[in-house]
Amino acid sequence: MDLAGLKVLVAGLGKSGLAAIELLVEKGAHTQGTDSRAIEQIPGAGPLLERLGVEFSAQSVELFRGFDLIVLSPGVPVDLPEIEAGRKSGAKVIGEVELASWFLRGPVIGITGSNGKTTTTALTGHLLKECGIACQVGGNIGLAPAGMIGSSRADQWNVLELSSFQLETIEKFRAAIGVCVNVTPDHLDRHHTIAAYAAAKRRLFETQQAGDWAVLNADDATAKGYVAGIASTPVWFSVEGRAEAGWRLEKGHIYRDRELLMPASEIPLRGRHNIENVMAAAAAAHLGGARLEGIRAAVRSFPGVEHRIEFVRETGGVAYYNDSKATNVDATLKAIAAFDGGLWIILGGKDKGSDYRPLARPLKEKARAALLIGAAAEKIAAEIGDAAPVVSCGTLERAVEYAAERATAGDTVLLAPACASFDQFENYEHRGRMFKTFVAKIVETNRRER
Ligand code: UMA
Repeated sequence: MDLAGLKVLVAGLGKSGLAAIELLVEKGAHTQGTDSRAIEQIPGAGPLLERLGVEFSAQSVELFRGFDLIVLSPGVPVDLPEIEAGRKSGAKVIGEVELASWFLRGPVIGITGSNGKTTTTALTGHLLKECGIACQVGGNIGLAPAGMIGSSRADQWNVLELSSFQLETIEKFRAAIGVCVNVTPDHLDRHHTIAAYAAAKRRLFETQQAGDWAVLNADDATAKGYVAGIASTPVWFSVEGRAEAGWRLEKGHIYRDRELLMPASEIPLRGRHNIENVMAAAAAAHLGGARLEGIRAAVRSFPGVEHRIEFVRETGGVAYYNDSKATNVDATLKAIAAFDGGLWIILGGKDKGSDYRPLARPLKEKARAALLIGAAAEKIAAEIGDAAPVVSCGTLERAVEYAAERATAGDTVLLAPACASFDQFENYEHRGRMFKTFVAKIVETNRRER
């Protein structure tokens, strides 16, 4: 793709936008950057744009007119009036992932889903590496694909976690192996309807070609439906043991066709949903060239993903788990399901238009109390009703202290907030790290008191 001399605007100057700008400048495009924030407020943007000689302008309808190409960061909604104005003036509008795919060397394993895609992506990379198959891992997991081009190679897999935000705008991007772990409601504030959200994820399979593979969850109605009309070949997985699935859980054991992969009890991650993640990753790695014996050993050595039902510490017989990545209701349901009971669960943050009522029943069964924080606290309280004692704690620190004062040996304090973090934190990683800091304080206090 020849971009030399083209007039290009990059919207959103986070990780993706800045990586796109570096790529575009290298390709000889006349590049400009814009953001809804002032440039001084965007970490690292000022010095980079200055070094590259890229002009920054404030986001306005007027600015977006007159470009050949507009590249959107995942966090920038496609239906902004500014973007519509750009499109009307003749610009082609794409996302950063589409741009990256024009230059990325090597085949792609693209992994999407509402929950579990980060774990599945990290695990797929781990399985391939442990089996001696070259790969690099990035995408929504934290590394913008535009920044992965320099290290890409024709003989190396690009394992990419892909969100609906990233998939919504793909056109030529093609995954040799596409994976969908599941589709449950999320990001309704951005996509407005579950249908639009599911359609965005479906793009991963719509851009595939004959000879490509679609690894799909046979137990998930939406993921299952993606098979209709696609050119790639489906490979099914099922924890319900569905007969048509090549990868199945049967009587606690994972099989590929008739061959045993491993007993599910050997998976070093909590929760039934992680069996799904293992099957999806194993299927992808297997299609990518890994053998079952190698996959089996590599699953056992997987260290897990930070902020994903991550065991933090145990103190005074109380265990603390960080599931800050549980940014929607379904993820929180999965986290609760991974424990037997005795939960002090911290919920709340920035609401994404979610329905919290499905939490009521599991909370009733397993929670000692729901400790509410952040902007969504009132809405959650109203929707979960009297399922469990509800305590308005306001801040994460107060919630951790409250739980620590009351939890008794055998209990678990679980951060699984069902909300985005942006009301009180920079992102979910920041929220998770702060949780761990507050837990460390509790451990220290307990140590001194002993
Ligand atoms: N911005 C605008 N105009 C807008 C909206 C945002 O200018 O209308 C600006 C913001 O002011 C900010 C910039 O855009 O300066 C941020 O861009 P971004 O939100 O696209 O963030 P990046 O830093 O580029 O990170 C993105 C993903 N973020 C989102 O999808 C929101 C990261 O996923 C991803 O790791 C990264 O690209 C690399 O691929 C994070 C995420 O929260 C983890 N993802 C969602 C999720 O997992 O649920 C989808």
